[in-house]
Amino acid sequence: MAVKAAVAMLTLMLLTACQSDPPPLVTVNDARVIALPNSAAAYFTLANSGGDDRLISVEAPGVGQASLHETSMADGIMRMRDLGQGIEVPAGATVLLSPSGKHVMIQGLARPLSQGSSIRLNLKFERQGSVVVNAPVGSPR
Ligand SMILES: [Cu+2]
Repeated sequence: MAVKAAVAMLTLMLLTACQSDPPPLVTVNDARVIALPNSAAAYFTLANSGGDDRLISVEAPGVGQASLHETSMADGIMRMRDLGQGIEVPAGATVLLSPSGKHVMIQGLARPLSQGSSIRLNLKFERQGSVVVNAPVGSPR
């Protein structure tokens, strides 16, 4: 009786949560990595056709230490900062990572990246979980 009521209540709460907060559906497109002196930068586009999510971190196993960065210009000086809070990927949004903005920095390369090869990136989302993508090594554009 009391258990039944509790189960009904829980079910209702879950249904309500689902309706107000649909699951994210993020796809990762156009992934690529550019070799830089002693490091590399990776870019991609995130397209979210579901509910809000956030890219928490990126890993590049066997390649180097990856972190989320943002480049900005202030008083003619280019700076990079660590995005400790990750990157918001709101419902319905397309988020672009590019050389002039948010990007993945890969430092402490295990070996030089050769053009024509590709590396594996493991993207970790707060709600959607892990997404693994292949990023071909390209030349700067
Ligand atoms: Cu950077």
